[in-house]
Amino acid sequence: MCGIFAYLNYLTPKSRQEVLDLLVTGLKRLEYRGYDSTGVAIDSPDNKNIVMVKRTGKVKVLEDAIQEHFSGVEYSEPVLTHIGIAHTRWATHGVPCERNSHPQRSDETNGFVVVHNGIITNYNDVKTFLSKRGYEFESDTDTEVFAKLVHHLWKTHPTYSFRELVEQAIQQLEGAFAVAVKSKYFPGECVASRRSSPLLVGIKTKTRLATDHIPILYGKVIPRSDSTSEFMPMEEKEVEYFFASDASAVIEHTNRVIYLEDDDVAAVRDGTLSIHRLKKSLDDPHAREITTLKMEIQQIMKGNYDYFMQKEIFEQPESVVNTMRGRVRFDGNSIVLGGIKDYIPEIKRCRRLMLIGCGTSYHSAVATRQLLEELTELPVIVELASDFLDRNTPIFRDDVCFFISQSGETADTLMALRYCKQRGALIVGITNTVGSSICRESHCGVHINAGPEIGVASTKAYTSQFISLVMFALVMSEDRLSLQQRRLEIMQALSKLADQIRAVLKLDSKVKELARDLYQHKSLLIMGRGYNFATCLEGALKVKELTYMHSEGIMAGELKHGPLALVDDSMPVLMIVLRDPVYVKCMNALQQVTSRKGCPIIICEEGDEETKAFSSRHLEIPRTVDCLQGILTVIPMQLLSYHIAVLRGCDVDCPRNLAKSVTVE
Ligand code: G6Q
Ligand code: GLU
Repeated sequence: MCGIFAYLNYLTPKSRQEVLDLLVTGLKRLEYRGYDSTGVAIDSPDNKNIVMVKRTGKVKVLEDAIQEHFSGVEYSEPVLTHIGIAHTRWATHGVPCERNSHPQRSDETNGFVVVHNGIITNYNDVKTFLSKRGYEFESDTDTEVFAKLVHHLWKTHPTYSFRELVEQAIQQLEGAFAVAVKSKYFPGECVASRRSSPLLVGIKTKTRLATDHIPILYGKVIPRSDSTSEFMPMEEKEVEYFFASDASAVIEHTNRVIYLEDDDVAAVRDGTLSIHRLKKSLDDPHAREITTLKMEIQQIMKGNYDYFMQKEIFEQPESVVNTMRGRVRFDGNSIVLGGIKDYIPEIKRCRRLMLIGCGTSYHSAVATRQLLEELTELPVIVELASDFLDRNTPIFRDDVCFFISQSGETADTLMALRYCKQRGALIVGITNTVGSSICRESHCGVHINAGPEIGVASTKAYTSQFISLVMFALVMSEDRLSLQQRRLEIMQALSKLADQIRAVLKLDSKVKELARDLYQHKSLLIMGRGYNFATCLEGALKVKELTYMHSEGIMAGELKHGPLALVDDSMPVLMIVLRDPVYVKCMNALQQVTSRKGCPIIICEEGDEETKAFSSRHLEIPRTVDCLQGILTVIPMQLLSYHIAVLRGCDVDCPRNLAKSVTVE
C-alpha cells in the first residue's frame, strides 16, 4: 500500500554513495503516500553480502541512519553493476518497528531480501508450511513468508533461475501485493512482480530505445537466446532500471516507463529486462508498451487529481475491496475477521455493544448501528468519545466496546478506551493505522486496510470503517438460521459495491454543477432518516470542515419538531429519499419541504420517476440493499463538499483550524 523503489545500474558505474542517494531520493518522492517506517538494502563493499538499514519514522531518519551506518566505510568506489532496493511501509501486519520494516530477509545471511507493498492474505498457511521445514520467523509481517518461501524454493530447486523462484513463490500467494526482490546468489539481478498493487519499471539508456514495447514471455522457460523477446538498448547495453510504486519516484531520471499488469514478473538479468507470465489467456496482449510520461512530479503524486482528498474519494472502488480482501469469501458466503475471530464467542455472550469514536469515525458507527442491532440481536449504543467521557458513563465487565479511529491516535477516543478497559470491558479497535495507540491498547481489532489517507477530511476511511462494521455484523450472525437470507442479500450487495461506487463517481460533473448553484449560499440542510441519517451527519460535517459554510444533518423525522421553520424558497436543502422501509416517511418529509416552497436537491434511486418528480435537481444512485445505501449516498456528499470548497477557494487538503490526527482532548 505504500512505496517500493529499486534501482539497478548495469554497466553504468555508480558508487554505493550515489546508489544510496538515489534510493533515499526515490523514497522521498513516495513520502506523500503516507508511511510509518523505511528501509534500504545494497551490496556490502566486498560485494559478497547484502547490507540493510531500516528505521521507524521518516525517510530523514533513515537518511541519517545510513550516514551513520556507512561512516568510515569505503563506498565512494564506483560499481559497474548493482541493485539496491528501498521501501516505505504502511504497516498492516505487525507494529511499525525496525524488525518489521522492509526489506524482509530469507535468513540470517540475507540470501534473499524483499520489499513488499500490500497484503499476503494466506501468509499464515505459508508460514505453517515453512515452520514445519525449520524456518524461524523474526518479524510479524506477512512479507517475511515471501522471502523465506523464495529461499525454500531456491534450496529445493537448485536449477531455477531467480525469476523462476519468484514466479513459483507468487503462485503460492493470495492477496494484493507488489514485490521487488534482491539476492546475493543472483548479483546484479532484480525480479519484481505485482498483483492488484501498483508497480512500474522506468528505463534509462544513453542511446535511443530500440523498441517501444517489451514482448511478454509465457510458460516456464525463458529462451535466453531469443533476443527479440527481451528489451535491449539499441547499441550499447548500458542501462539503468527503476522499479517504483508510482512515476513520481522515477520521472526525474527517465520518462520511459512500463506499467506492469497483475501477475507480470519483470526480471532484469545481464542488463536485459524480460516480462514474463505463467499462463496465457486469449485476450492477453503480446507485449507491454513503454509509455512516455509527460507529467510533472506534483501531478503524478496526485495522479490526475488536483487534491489528495479528491484522489481518495476516487480510490473508494479499490479501498472498499481492500477492506474485504482475504476476509469475505463470496463463493462460500463466509467471512473471517482474523483479528477478532478468537474473541467472537466472548462477544456473543456480552450484555451490549458500544461503538465509540469522534467525527467521521463516529458517523460510521451511526451508519451501521441498525444493522448491528438486527444481526447481533444485542443492544447497540453509539457514543461520541468526548461526551462519553464527560458523562462518566457506566461500563460493565460484560460490555464490548468498539473504538473506531482512522488515525488510532485521537485523544478523546483513546481516553474513552482506557476508561472502558479499566472497568474490565472487552476492547475492540477499528483503525486504519497498525501500531497506533488504539491498536496497541485494544484486546483485538479489525484493521480497515483503506491505505493511508492524506487529506484531512476523511473519505475512504469512512467507507472502509462502514464495511468493517458490516463484516463484523455478518460474522456475528453466521450461525443464525433465521438470518441467512438477509446475510446472503448483504453479501451479494457487497460483491457489487465496487462497481456501484464507480457508477456513483460518474455523477461527478453533475455534482459540480450543483456545487455551482450552492457555493455562494450561507447554509445547506441535509435531510434523511433510517440508514441514511448517518450520511446527513457526515455530509454536513464534510461541508462544514471543507467549505466553512454552515451545514446541518437533519433527521427527517424531526423536521416538524423544529427544523421545518428554517425552510423557505431560499434555503438550500438536500434530501436523501431511497426505496427502503422508510421511503413513505421520507416522502412525507419531502412534501413538507416542497409545500414550504423549498426546492430540494434529491438523492434517489436510479429510475425512480415518482421521487424525481418532486424536484428538477436530483442525483440518481444505483440500487443496493438498504443497509449499504449509506456507502453510495455519502459519495455524492463527499464530491459536493469538495467542489464547493474548490469554488470558494478553500484549502481542500488542509482545512483551516483542523489537523489530521487530533491528539489533544
Ligand atoms: C473529518 C475527520 C474527523 C475525524 C475525527 C476522528 O473529516 O477527519 O472528523 O474523523 O477527528 O479521527 P480518527 O478517525 O483518526 O479518530
Ligand atoms: N503487509 C506488509 C507489512 O505489514 C506491507 C505493508 C505495506 O504495504 O507497506 O509489512
